[in-house]
Amino acid sequence: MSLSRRDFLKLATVAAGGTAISVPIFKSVMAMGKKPETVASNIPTFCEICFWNCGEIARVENGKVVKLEGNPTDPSSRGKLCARGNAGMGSLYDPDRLKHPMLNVGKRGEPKWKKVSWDEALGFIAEKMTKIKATYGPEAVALISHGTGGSFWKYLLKAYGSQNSTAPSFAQCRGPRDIGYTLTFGAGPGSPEQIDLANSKFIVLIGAHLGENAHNSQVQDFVEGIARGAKLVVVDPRFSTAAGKATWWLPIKPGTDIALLLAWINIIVQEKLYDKEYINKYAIGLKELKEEVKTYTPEWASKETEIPADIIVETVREMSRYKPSVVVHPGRHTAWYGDDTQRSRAMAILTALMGSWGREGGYYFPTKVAGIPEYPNLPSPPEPQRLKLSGDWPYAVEATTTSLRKTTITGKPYPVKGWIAYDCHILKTLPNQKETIEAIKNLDLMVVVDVLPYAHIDWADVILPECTYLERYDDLKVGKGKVLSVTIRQPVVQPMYESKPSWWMVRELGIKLGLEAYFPYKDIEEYLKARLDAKSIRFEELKEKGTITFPDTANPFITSGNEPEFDTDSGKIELYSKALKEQGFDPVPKYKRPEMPPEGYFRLLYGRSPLHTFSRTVNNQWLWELYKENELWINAKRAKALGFKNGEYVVLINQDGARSNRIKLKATERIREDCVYMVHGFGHNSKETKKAYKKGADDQSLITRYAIDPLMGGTGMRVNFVKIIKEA
Ligand code: MGD
Ligand code: SF4
Repeated sequence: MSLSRRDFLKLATVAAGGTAISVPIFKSVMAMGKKPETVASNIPTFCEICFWNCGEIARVENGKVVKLEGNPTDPSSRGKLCARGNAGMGSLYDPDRLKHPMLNVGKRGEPKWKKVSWDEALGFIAEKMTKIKATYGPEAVALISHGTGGSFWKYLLKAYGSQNSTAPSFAQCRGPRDIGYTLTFGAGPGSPEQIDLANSKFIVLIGAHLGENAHNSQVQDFVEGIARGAKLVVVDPRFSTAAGKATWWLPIKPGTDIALLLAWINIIVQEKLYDKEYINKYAIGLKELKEEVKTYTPEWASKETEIPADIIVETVREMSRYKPSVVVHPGRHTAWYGDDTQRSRAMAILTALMGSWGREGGYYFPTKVAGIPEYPNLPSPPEPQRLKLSGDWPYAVEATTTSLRKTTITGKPYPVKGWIAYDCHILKTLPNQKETIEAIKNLDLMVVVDVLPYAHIDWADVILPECTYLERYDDLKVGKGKVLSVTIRQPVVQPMYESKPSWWMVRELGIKLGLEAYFPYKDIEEYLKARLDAKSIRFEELKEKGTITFPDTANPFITSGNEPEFDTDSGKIELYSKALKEQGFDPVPKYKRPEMPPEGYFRLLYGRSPLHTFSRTVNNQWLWELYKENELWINAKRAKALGFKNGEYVVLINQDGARSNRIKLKATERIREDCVYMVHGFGHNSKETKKAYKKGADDQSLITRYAIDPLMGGTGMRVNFVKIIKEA
């Protein structure tokens, strides 16, 4: 398939930027004039190019997917897909895909691959898992997963006896903010975030680069909110795309956000700008908060953040004029500096003072009704014998990737001998790649379940090729936004090569492990049907519509009949947290100045492109055509002073001597002088992924240092410094 940039953009504009398209659902045979007969169908499913999981409709002609469009009835897409979603076929038809199960008959890291049957591959894994269980116990096998199919693997591990299921989406992503908000409101901000951007009158983005970080329905809401006249503050060392729409761009010194937040909070409590009725009724700790923040004046914050004091005052006074219709966006990837739970708590406290939690134009409550029941009568998994690997962090509610890695290296508190990496590029995901490799070397079993031969597969003993999301069923997507919705993923074409879906792999492996009692259904259709039956939803109807919503479940805002509940110790919003104090942490966030880059170095920042998701799309030919390699943003004045030209290739060396691939320099006024920036996910070193090979630089190869969040074990990754040298 070849597609010009113009063709692609034509396609993308229709669905991504244009109006919602209503697509009639039909299955028909169309005879088109004199042309040969075209067998065509429109089949709904949902996207997996990112975890927003937009409902979409695949146009299939003569057994080939020719177009993807948003499903108008799905709340995540509302009839539109982003550019990446439009390009989903690039993943399906990627010529570099993993095609067969393979065993490594060489060494880890220097593999020799042997093509094997599914029976042989799964038999090999079952034998190893049985041995590990007998020698070290079931907790010695762990999962690192991301993506919808991960739920099947998590279920298998539970049935096997291990609760060590980890995901980078906690310690490397949204974990800090979920804990920070839960400590304040008794609940996290949700995923999708429960923010009413479309009706907001004042929006604050703190390092959230919406638009570049393209989450479909949220971007649609953001655009609507701005079009309706919402004021926007963007706090970012870089003039992001969103900053282009901002009323105020605050180019903050990286790492000092807590100083700005505390100064804002101080002004609000001193000048009594908060929502008095709301705070009196729903919150505790205002007096203590006032005492704790009184030294954080705008003048003090100005010195830390390099934002003028009068702008700090002006922005917060304006913000309070629009309360409660204020959205302080909680962010998504929040693992920055190691103090991230406390930064998120400061953002939650600001939200509370504006009275925005549970208010129109602020945060909405997700539907409270029960979702879709689990498959009936599944046996209970065995009782866990040993603690899950959450490290020494009291708020690590999940086993974390980094404690798993550390435990695998040290063998403490118990040995870990098997990893299953599902839909997760473990080398690009976790900071400090050397530690990841050291851990893998200690394993008796390393399984990778993937669709592409990126470099991490070299460390596997077995590779299981999954079919892409357009070729498979997965579990149901149950959306708990303003209303309850359920969306189905179903194959729109048959799996190519010998690839298989996760539900099948897990069931077959489970049977080989003697766990057949946990799989009482014959196939996924029977499983899905039973779940839907329990909610009186017809399987065939869902297959045809793609999404079913339950509008009567909406009750998103506080009204006299809809009082909020706060699942905190006090049952109220906690501006001051006794629980944190008892654990030895600051009950109100405090500011600690971060380490600054030494002379000649820049702080390394990274982020997203609207045309790629992490590393997974870099080999997608359509997206590759639009954005082939990442660039290094550097302030134009600094570039000139250092003798670098816009567009030239350079190499980065970090404080520990780690060296990057070559990367193209983008000299611009749109970034501060003390930092550089690149899009995450590039710099692939596997020749097998031909398009992605050596395109751009890998930020993770330069992230040798990380700062652990003492509350929940998140890995702050913006603590590395780089110098720039000419390409040799
Ligand atoms: P990717 O790097 O895209 O994301 O980390 P990951 O989830 O690991 O790797 C995805 C892998 O899944 C690829 O190998 C791809 O080929 C494979 N894959 C794609 N589709 C499928 C499929 O359908 N089935 C299977 N089995 N495999 C598939 C993301 C993680 O990274 C997250 S959530 C965040 S927020 C962090 N972001 C981040 C960052 O911004 N900068 C740095 N330096 N590190 C980060 N780490 C975290
Ligand atoms: Fe797919 Fe884009 Fe939706 Fe993500 S936001 S699920 S890539 S259409």
